Amino acid sequence: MSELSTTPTAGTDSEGFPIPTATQPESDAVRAKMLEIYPAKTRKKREKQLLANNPETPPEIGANTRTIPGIITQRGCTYAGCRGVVIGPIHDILHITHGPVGCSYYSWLTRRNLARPKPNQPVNFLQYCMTTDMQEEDIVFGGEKKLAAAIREAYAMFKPKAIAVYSTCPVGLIGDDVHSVCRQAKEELGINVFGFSCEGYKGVSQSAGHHIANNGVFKHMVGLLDEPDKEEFRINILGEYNIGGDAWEIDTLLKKCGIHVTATLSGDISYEQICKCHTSDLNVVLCHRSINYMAEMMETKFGVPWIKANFTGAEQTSKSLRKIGKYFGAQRLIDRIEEVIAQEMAVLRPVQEEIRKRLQGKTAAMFVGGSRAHHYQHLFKDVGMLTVSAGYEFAHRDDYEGRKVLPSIKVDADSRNIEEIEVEADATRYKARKTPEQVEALKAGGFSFKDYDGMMVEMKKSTLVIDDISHHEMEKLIELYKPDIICSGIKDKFVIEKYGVPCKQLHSYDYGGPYTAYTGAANFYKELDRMINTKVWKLLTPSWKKPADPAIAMGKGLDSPTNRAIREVVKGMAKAWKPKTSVTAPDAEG
Ligand code: CFM
Repeated sequence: MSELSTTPTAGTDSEGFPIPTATQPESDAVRAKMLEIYPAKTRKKREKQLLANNPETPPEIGANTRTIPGIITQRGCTYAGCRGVVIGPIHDILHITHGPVGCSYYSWLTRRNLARPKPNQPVNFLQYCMTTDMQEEDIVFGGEKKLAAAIREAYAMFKPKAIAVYSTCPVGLIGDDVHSVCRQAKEELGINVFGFSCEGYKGVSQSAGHHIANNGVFKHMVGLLDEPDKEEFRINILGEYNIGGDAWEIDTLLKKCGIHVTATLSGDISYEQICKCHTSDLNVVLCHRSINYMAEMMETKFGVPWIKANFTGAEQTSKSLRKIGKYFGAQRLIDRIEEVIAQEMAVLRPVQEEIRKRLQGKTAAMFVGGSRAHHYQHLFKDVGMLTVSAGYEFAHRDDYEGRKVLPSIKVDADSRNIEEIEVEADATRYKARKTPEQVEALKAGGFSFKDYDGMMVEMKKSTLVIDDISHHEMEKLIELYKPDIICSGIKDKFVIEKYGVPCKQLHSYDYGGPYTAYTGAANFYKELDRMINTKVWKLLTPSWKKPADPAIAMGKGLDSPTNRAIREVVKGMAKAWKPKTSVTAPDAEG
């Protein structure tokens, strides 16, 4: 039993979904326990990033600020956000990392943004890992020549339509001018070559890399092809990267409804699709954090409006489809969407109900990226589970509190580091997709454009919201909430599981997925059922349930019984060791 008081919740909510029956400890008390270990200065900073939620008026949260040195963060770097997240999934251009080999190696297929060649786009370069492999010599004398040679070599081998070059930390530090190398290569080779100043240190997290990538994609690709697709009801999906096949699931569903996807930015996308995405008629934003910049710029320059939607969770999927139907306003589209929803739900509902019997009232916590920690709460709600705590790694205040707070976000030195590009309406190609009267009529009917209310308004009162969670806070969370499952990433997965709590990776999906749309929702419910109800967790004794080792408790970790036993074994091995009688001298040239 927890030492903290509990508040039970029960009944059904306004949408008819059962409210989980779980009891939860008081979030204020948990928060205090998490913070108490920190030195005063650290505590002062972390206090702003750990809050008890109030959905009516979300409190101001500290977000998108530097991680405190010494705290083990889950965040990634700016290069990761640019090369890995936003542009990496374009499958028919070459991606060259200008930097040490490690930066390239670690961005080689580690994010499961799947792609498959199409009949008219037969190439898929994603299996390749390309780098200039900078050495000390290049750091001292500069790496521009090496980069130019790498671009030529890559072009000669693959003859791609475009090449993107990514700067890593040392490139920024020594001042290689990647942009002029790319300009020269563009002239010389006659293909599109462009660079990104996305050095890892450029921002406080990968979020800066998203922004840099959005700017570059917009400047160098969007708008290069003006031929629109022939299909009607054309949309782009923005902020969907086809992890585990998510984008394919959404695509299939939309096709059934008669909605055409011009481009998905940037899951399984081709260069050509990006170049013509401005000819589409609506931008549907899924991951707001990584791509809101693109949505804004496309609206300003080409007149494509944007809406926020979400295909994670059955209820959310239906809502999003209906919103798209409402936007186009054609009755036959609206009717078709209703038909598809009815068909899909007829298949999904029995699965949902069956699994809900076993999961109702269980609890979850999730700490992921900049959008999933919000979206996945819907999937849990679908099967009657309660989210007791959630947070992002690198999202901004608007992703927590809603876009209404945008004007009040202070621009700090780190954000100022990232270029804000000036965009104007295109003199010939700007085309408003709806007349002002149509826009007004839609708004009057409750339709909202360019709006995102964030995570907090949809979380229960007093649930704990934690930005950029540390390992210490995660451990406290497990100890005090004991959630039935935690969703997180590889950096803490095994720490969590050693505590006897199943951990679902929500970045890579642990080789699973897809989890979007109705079909994906069924996959996710089954995965939860399997993970939470397996008996294996009962066989593990969480370390906080074991009696404390007095030596450790006294700060004498090295003198613990385990360490003493290991030392005895090592001593025994050392005693038993005898040197060989004849030792051959190593090769003098070795
Ligand atoms: Fe958007 Fe993403 Fe996410 Fe993200 Fe990411 Fe990702 Fe993510 Mo990992 S773009 S913010 S930078 S939804 S790679 S596909 S899972 S942290 S929550």
